[in-house]
Amino acid sequence: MNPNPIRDREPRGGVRAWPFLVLALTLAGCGGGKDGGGGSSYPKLAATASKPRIALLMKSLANEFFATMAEGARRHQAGHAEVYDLIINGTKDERDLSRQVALVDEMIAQGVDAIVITPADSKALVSACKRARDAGIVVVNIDNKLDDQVLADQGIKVPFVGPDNRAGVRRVGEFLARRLKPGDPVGMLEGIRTTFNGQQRRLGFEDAMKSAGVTIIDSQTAQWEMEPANRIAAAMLGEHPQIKALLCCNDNMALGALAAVKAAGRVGEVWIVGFDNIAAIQSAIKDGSVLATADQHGDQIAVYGIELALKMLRGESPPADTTTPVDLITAESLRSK
Ligand code: ALL
Repeated sequence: MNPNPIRDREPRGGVRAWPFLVLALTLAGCGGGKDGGGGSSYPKLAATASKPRIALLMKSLANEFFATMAEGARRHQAGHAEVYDLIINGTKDERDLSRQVALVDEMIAQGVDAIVITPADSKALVSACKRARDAGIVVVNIDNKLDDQVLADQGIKVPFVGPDNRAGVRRVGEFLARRLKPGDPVGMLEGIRTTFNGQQRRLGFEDAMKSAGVTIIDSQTAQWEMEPANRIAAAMLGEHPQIKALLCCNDNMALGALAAVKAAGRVGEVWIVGFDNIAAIQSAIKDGSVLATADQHGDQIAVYGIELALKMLRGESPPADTTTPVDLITAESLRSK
């Protein structure tokens, strides 16, 4: 749907051509069987049906990325209050997998019409999504993609809406690599390793470093969280004092890494990059302590997932995957905002 989803944002205002399908949000679809999860047909709203209820299920509510996502969804619902009702929920922290599974089951028990989910784990959430599908609930996967093989094994198709994380992160890595020399050592802080987007971001950073001849001498998971990132980055800097940059697969981990670099008195010597474009990272980019991040527009990803769910509730077949934009964010692009 978007021919050029990975873009530099310079100047920011000029490139916000978010390719939304502006839906005619009239829920006129009739009839429709509840398929048992085979993936080809979806329940349709009866003309007389009451407003559909859509559940947006996210991960850690402590992560600003998801606060932004929730805000986007809330705004959209407020603008379409006559069309659908929205339930928003998430987990306490990034690792609370069982809570997210429980949330899916709660939504099934409540009989919502659709679930729009950003899974905490790409494999472990598939069974819960299948239970929802078996109950006739429309499921849309946003942000972090469910595992294709596990979906196939369980015999369901779930449409995905989200960015190309590998390409998006590669852009951040390439921007960083312009400041590095071949042979320079760098460290990486990965997200949760059982998430597809975490894996893709690791690969994207690896792509960029490889083509610049830069060596990743240490790579560890900090579980998407600030505190473990701080601990691990501090240990990395102690063990490999020659490290020239810390590649962080999200901004919360970049903030943890920044605190470690500050504590080591090495701001200006060790570059830091992240992913998400949360407010705190923008200030750090502006003051030069963080080099760059990427904006994947979490608020719009949620909205697009909801709009797709509404289309499916009208009986339309979804596309397999929908790739959403990612923008490189640097001090220059923030200045030109
Ligand atoms: C991913 C998102 C964000 C976020 C992370 C933490 O799915 O894309 O980058 O920071 O989840 O859960």
